[in-house]
Amino acid sequence: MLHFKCRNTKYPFSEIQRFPVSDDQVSWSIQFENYQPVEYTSPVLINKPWADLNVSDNNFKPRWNALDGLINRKSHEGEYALQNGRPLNIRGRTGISGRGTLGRWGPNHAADPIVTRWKMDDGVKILHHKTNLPILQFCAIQRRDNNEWAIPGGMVDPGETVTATLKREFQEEALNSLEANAEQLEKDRNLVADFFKEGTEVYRGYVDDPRNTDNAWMETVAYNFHDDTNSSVGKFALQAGDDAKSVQWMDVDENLALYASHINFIKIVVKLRNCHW
Ligand code: RP5
Ligand code: MG
Ligand code: MG
Repeated sequence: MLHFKCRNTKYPFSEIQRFPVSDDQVSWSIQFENYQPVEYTSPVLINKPWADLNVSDNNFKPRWNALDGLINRKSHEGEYALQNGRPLNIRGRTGISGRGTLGRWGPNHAADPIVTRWKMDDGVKILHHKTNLPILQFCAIQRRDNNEWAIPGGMVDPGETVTATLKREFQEEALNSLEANAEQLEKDRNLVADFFKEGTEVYRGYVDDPRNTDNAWMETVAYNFHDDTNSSVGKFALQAGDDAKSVQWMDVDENLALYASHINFIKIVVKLRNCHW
């Protein structure tokens, strides 16, 4: 699938306009003689413990396409190529070279928990009047950085398992675990732990994220965790935290507009749960 959220736009949090790339110019295998991507690596990355050094730095000795110590530099999509010592975006041109605001050269790994429940009235599933199918709701957060609604995902820390990231990010962004009172958290802890044991992987691969560049891009593993009876996490009053400014149980249907390529992951869940769309 062609990426488009990281093409022909301004780079997020900047005034930098991407070099225009049309659909048929995306692939690296297509000759594009006049291609002059704008070089941009945000100064916010300097001296950040979670960010790589510049490729020109003598102390930077990455192992590309491999597990590099605790950092996963493998792509879910196969081997990426290198050009002038830098990874090339596995899905093609974006109009910007450098890392933008992404910490890692090459793949930046995230995990996306798609937490769902049924829309119910007094314990009975509500069916949509047109399709006669039950209406699925998912836990959506509004991102603080750009106000767009999204899955409450986040970056996999070095050495962290995807399983741990899925649970941690959900707790931070949708349950405000970093600030919630200890008593409440302790009460919810076992319930959340049990709930996150049963998940279904729905997607693994590239994310069409607006922060992607020619040399750095987002990848994710998305899991669906479903509360079929609204007796577990489905009964929670959600509370936004960390990089989420609001949170809600959002009805799933074809009118949803979400951050990056999150809608594609939701569509897979719709098939899985056989619900209204
Ligand atoms: C998206 O960015 C991923 O799908 C994930 O939802 C998110 C991770 O980045 P942050 O939320 O940490 O900015 O590409
Ligand atoms: Mg987060
Ligand atoms: Mg996040």
